[in-house]
Amino acid sequence: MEKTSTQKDNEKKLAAAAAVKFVQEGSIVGLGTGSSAFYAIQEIAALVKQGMQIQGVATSEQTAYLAESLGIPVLGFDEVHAIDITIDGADEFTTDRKLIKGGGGALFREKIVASMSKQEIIIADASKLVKQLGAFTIPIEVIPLATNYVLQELKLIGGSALLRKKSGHLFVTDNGNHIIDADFGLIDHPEALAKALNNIDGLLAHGIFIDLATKVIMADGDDVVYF
Ligand code: ABF
Repeated sequence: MEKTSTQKDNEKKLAAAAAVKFVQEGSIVGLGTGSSAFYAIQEIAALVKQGMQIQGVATSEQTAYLAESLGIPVLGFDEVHAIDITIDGADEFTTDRKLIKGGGGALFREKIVASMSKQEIIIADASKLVKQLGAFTIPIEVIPLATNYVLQELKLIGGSALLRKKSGHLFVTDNGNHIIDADFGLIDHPEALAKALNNIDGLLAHGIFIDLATKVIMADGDDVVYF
């Protein structure tokens, strides 16, 4: 039976609380984007209020605003060279920690932050666990002038792709770019697809994350499971 949104929210909260236990005094913490990351940011803010020295790096403008409003000091990308630990969400994950991310459109900064992080902890409710990636379409950030070219190239490698819109207008990312949502069906070889996408000029980033998550923490009901 499909879980209610309240049950899913409880799982997100539980996973977030488990992840925040890994945050240590003096850490630079990557702050994710999305509804699961929201709960982690609340928990981190509580640690800051208790006097713990933590500095954040935000994966989106929305997260930067939230973190600052809760009293977490936020560093710019030009102020950091490495991030100790990041807590972020995902749209899908497999037990070997391959992910699709970027449903919220923040995938480029999420990927940069993940790449800079010594530990990348993904938190999720149980609905995000899949046997094979691909039921969720792959978000792709594209430099605007390359949009038509990238759409054509995606078609050539077997994807059906749509330019994302929001309230009737083209979706614009925090970096001033657009998002294409590409459907490749269930993905047999995520590494190969990631490589093919990386080879398309004008494609800034895609939402397949491989070898970036060091841990996935999923809550299923009252149980917390670590992958
Ligand atoms: C972010 O949060 C995105 O990559 C992803 O789209 C989303 C995950 O969903 P949720 O809001 O359920 O946490 O990490």
